[in-house]
Amino acid sequence: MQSGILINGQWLARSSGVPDINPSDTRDVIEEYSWATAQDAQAAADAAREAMPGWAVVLPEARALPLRRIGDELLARAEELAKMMAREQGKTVREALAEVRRSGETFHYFAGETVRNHGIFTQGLRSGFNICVSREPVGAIAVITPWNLPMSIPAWKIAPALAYGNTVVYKPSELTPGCAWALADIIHRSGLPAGVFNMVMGNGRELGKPLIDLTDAVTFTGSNPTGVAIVSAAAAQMKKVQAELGGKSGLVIDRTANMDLAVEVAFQGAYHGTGQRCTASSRIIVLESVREEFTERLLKRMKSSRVGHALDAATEIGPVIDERQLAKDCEYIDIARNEGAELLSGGERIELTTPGFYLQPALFLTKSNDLRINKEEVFGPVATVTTAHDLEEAIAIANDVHFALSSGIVTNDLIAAEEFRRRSKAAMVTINAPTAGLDFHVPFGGRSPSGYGSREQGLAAQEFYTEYKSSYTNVSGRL
Ligand code: TXE
Repeated sequence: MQSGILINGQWLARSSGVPDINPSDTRDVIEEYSWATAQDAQAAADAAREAMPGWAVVLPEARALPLRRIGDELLARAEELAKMMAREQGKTVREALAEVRRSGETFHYFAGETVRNHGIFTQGLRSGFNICVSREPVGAIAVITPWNLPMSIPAWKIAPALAYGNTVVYKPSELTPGCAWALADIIHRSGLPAGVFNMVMGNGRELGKPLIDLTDAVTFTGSNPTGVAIVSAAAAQMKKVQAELGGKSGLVIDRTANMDLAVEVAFQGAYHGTGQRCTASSRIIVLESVREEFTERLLKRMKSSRVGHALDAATEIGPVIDERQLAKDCEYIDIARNEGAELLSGGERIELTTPGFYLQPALFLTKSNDLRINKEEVFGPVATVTTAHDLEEAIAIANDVHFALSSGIVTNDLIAAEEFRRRSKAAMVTINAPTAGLDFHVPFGGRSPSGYGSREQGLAAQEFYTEYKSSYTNVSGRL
């Protein structure tokens, strides 16, 4: 059994663990990883807190060095790690490769940020006063992550945490321990002092409390209910907390859209990653005059795509992550049918030569945006087409949802694009592109209730991983 517990620079052995199953072939047990106990989580948080003062004063270039090494190794081993990710998580090797590369680039980006942690120098309001506003690390950070992007989400949290002088306790998803182990192994060998980076694999509910109670701040990506529980627990202790949660993105297909582009944007946005992305375009809102042509062509595109084993080069859509998520997807397909949505394609489980969690991508035609299938996050390959009479109505439908993460439009009309960009309530807007979030140098995240606290990535990361200190120096020698 492989250890899933790294505390103070040591991998610890425990007897209980869970098998890591390949969702493309459930007979394939990839590895077994031991799980941490609540006491281990406590020890990991203690180690991170103890290591923090030392790491915080390491000079920026020396802090950059291990981050650069981590990035280098991720990039050098990208193909091997991508295959492992595809086997464990079920995304295609092409998508996994992009994710591993992006994780490596994220570490490189934040290695550079160690020397750009700028503050402000300004004149005070009183004669002879100089004011210096500096940025200091927050402390030991609990990093709690999901399974859909098992390397890039941890990378975009761990890299800035370390770059700005914080220490980390990483709690990965129960469903992707292989990616977590590989990343932790690379970080462990990068030359960081013991205790600066720690990992505890295991049950979120059991490890969550000690992690929140004993660290200084929590960064979380996952479901809304878990996010609310974590934010509430952290806020009750006045701790800094950041949560990136669900979405229900509306993608508008304008009457001027290039149809080839529109179909590809909608297809990739809704179904790539098996639809298991918070930014997935699960609601496609089509202008009436192009609805028939668009829908026909999207259905053709869906027929030409292949659902299959993630390691098969011909596969475009891999399996769903596990039985529980598959059951949730199927439940929503039933809900949609029962509330009168018309199933245009897919929606059934598929049996392939390898036993896995395969689902034919589903497309529904809905007459109203008020259905549950248009309001609640499924997190699977399930999308709807809804008709809008004009751009005004399309924008209203796109905004008529509880979430506020991302939205998009496909159009050749500059004015329509700008109108949509300006009036969308989502925090991220794409124009003629499938999904947001690939660019590690710009802020990523949602407005409430899709996100809580400051944004992630790029310059926004500094907001969460540092605290201001304003210092006032009287250089006049008198008051
Ligand atoms: O998420 P959870 P799950 C959504 C998606 C999916 C659903 C369930 O709709 O169907 O969430 O997935 C840890 N204290 N998203 O169960 O529960 C847990 O161990 C501390 C959207 O995987 O949110 C894991 O590491 N930690 C999402 C992490 O939280 C706790 C991506 C996420 O688990 C905890 C994934 C607790 N009390 C799923 N309970 C997105 N926004 O992209 C659980 N955890």
